[in-house]
Amino acid sequence: MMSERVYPKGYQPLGDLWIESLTSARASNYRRELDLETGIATAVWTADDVTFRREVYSSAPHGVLVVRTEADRPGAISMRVRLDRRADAATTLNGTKLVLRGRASHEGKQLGVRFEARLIAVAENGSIEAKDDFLEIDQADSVTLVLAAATDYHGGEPSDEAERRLQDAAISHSALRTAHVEDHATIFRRVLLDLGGHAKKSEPVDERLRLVREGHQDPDLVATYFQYGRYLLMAASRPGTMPANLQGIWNDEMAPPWNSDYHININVQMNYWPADVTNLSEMQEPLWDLLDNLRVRGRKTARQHYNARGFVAHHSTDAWWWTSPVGRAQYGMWPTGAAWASRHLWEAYLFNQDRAFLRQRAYPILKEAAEFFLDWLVEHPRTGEWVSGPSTSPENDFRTDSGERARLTMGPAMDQQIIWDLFTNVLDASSELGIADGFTDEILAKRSRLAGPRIGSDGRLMEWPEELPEARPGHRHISHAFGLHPGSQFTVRGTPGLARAVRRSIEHRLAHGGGRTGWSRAWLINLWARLEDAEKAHENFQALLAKSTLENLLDTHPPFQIDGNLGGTAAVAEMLLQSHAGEIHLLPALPAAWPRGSVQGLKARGGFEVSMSWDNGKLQRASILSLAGNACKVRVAGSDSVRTIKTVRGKTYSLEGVESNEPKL
Ligand code: FUC
Repeated sequence: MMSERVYPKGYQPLGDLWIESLTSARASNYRRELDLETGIATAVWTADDVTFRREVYSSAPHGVLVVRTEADRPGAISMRVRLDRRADAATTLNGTKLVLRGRASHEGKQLGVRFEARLIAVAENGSIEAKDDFLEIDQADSVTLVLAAATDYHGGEPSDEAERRLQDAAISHSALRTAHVEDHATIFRRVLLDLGGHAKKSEPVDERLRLVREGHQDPDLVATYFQYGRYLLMAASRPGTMPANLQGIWNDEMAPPWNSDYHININVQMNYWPADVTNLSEMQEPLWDLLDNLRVRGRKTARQHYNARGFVAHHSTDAWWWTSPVGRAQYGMWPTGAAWASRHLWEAYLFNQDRAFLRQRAYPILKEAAEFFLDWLVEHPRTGEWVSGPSTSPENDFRTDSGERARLTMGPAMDQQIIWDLFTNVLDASSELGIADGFTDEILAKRSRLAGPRIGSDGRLMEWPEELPEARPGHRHISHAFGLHPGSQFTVRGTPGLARAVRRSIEHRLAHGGGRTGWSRAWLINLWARLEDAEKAHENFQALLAKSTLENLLDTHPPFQIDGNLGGTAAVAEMLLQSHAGEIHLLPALPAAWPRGSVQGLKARGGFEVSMSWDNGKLQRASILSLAGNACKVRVAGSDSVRTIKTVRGKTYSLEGVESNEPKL
């Protein structure tokens, strides 16, 4: 029984800021760049022998967008500035302040939030005049536009909030810029990556991508892609903001693809894959908010729809956090969305070792997510094992005996793996917290008879409990590989047979045209990295750049979708450092194309920060900062031995001459 169709409310652009140059000459030598370290986008051009320079940045400390134009001749800047929106808004003037106000809707229906944007212009010399619904600036030396915007999503009056931000930002431009750069660079520089190949650095990105499409290698572009992903996550998901949606925050359409919503059957989770390992842990806070919000309605769905305890969410949701199974069974009948998202809480604990976070924030959500499955699982009448269902293997289908396409089974592999992962995480969390009660007993008992992974007659990991003929063997979702990545149920050394079976499965997918969407390709790279197949990981990274990357380095599904960027960023980290199998593995999947390089500041589970350099494809030096004083097990690529280093919180341990001697303090 599916719920009545819920139409997600689209995440829309608030409006457009138009800057019309009043210089008659044509611009030449136009060049744009984004400096990832400062978080500033710059355009430079020449007109009438004057060189113009425009910087744009969005300041997290002040909550405003700043556009600063300068020229190398006094009085050369004349422009018109307008704010508008394609629907549902009107612009007025308040002195020389532009005010855009309105209420979002979908073609006049489904009313959404009220919003207001306020813009002020500050000109050095020259004049500013308010006309009709725009500002006209004449013969200024420089112009700074400051834009603040707010909605009533969290309550309150948007105009108050927008005005408060403008007032806060009413400081000199250099102070505003410095605050932004300091905030941005401090976070951004936590991780530095050098993969070599700098000769191409000064070439434009579109040109470099063209060369990659022709088969050239560009390791520095991979490093840029990685850092760009970190930049995107920092920009899209700061504490207190909404989580990053399908387009991050960069949707520019009023009716966006998939409503720019939160798909929780891979996409939102993939957005957060790089958060901990690339040292941006706090950017996940909006994901914790998402889970808190899903809990409220998810409890109701659990109770009303399934007569179950706990909370549940299905394949997708939006900013109003609905949780019911909607639309078609093909995608909607899948109850493990919240369970999957909640694994990030446990991972955040593993990386950051914050026990208060585990107790107060993570455990209650993990517990409630697990409670649902205690009631949801059913005992298989033949095997006596606990299975999930009826449910789907996300968005995939198989053929029935009569050749029809069908989706629902009992015990699809991904559900079983997600539930195993959730139960395991909840048990590990409870033992960390010293909790042992009726609930943990019940989880332990259920997990011990949970139907497990199965390998088919052709050696592949089975996606469904029976060997059902696939309708689309190259399907973009590789759901049954969950246990290898992002999960850690299967590992190369712990469960070699299952790891081999996943390998067969992904080879089969790829042989049938798999990896067509950007996010699917990004997932494949992570999987190859977990299989420690450096060359396959690299080959698929080349394909991500060549086939699923737009000229501005944004990922394309198509159309543009942010998950592939962030999944690709996580994949680079996964190739250099892994820590999911109870040990830190340095350079587990380093491809021949990156013979020399270095990285600083990647985080590892257990509470460590790792920096290292390599040459000729071999580790040269590594240093490990202990954040929590835990014992640290380290494996270096190509070695069969694992060393254990006892650590003291706050101390750094270096590994030198890694082939031989003991690590020294
Ligand atoms: C999932 C995927 C699609 C798309 C959509 C937004 O359902 O199967 O490819 O990414 O989310």
